[in-house]
Amino acid sequence: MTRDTSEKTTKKIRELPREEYILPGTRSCAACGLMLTYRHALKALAQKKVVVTVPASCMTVLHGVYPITPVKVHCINNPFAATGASSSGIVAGLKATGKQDYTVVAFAGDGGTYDIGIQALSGALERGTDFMYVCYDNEGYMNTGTQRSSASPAGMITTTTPLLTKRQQKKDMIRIVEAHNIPYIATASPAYPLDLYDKFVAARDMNGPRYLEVHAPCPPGWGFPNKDMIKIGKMAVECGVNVLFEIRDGRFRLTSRSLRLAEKGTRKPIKQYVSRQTRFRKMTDQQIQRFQELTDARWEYFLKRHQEHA
Ligand SMILES: Cc1ncc(C[n+]2csc(CCOP(=O)(O)OP(=O)(O)O)c2C)c(N)n1
Ligand code: SF4
Repeated sequence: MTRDTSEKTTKKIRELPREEYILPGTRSCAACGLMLTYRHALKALAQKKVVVTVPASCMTVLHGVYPITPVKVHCINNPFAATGASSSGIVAGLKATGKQDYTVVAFAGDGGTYDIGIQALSGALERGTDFMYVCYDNEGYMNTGTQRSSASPAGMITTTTPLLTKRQQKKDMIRIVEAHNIPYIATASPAYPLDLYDKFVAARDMNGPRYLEVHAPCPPGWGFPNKDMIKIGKMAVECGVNVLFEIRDGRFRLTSRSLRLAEKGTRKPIKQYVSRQTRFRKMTDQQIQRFQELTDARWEYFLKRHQEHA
């Protein structure tokens, strides 16, 4: 049965399950946005049987080196490009062995999703594979030292664009995924854990392909102090860089802080977000202005879609 988050939502942090599925001793950096995302996601997912499939990424590192792992759920490591194919294979294998009560969840970075894994992901979505695909978007190839990905914003310094910064704008992955007409698409942030948790529960209880994209701040790659991880995640939402929404069977609605911002109309300027991260220190005023214009246009597009279904 599908759970409708618009009717039942988690209101307080203490309503989240107490059980932890990630034990102390992961190999992720301090204050990693992915780590916090995974912690809350597993509180939703691991209430039922779950198998996670992960390509080469910071997530592999978080899981540890066989046979030692701090994570309490089944995990399969797959080749970098193969996450969608791996998911379809696991679903088929579970079906063939009569184990149909598992949720198969792919967890990949933006490099493994927007770039090298896009073909396998598209195939799995098009085949209607019964799985959840989670892209944690830290806007670069962070595990190998902050190379640019097609999710890196224009103006970001990466180790493959050290002099001029990245010139191309971020790829619009949501629109690519939406073109596959799948039942559920949502965005989230570890800075808004209740919204994130509810979306993972909603997706967990659905059938067919479900895609979640989590904007995951990365202190060493983005260049901000560890203590500011939540603040940066919130600022991304406050200025509209990360818009929180869900799309169920084509019906779009803003959620959480983005919904409140739509009601009040008080988004913060991009400049505040950009100026707190050293990855943007070479951005010109013109580039910041362009970033603002594109963010405004994207916000207006989502606002219109929200109002259409209100
Ligand atoms: C075919 C292939 N090319 C390159 C690598 C090296 N590699 C491992 S992880 C990684 C970066 C992954 O980036 P992303 O998917 O964004 O995840 P993140 O590291 O940011 O968590 C790369 C390039 C690899 N393992 N396999
Ligand atoms: S590099 Fe970034 S995403 Fe990777 S473990 Fe460290 S903080 Fe997390």
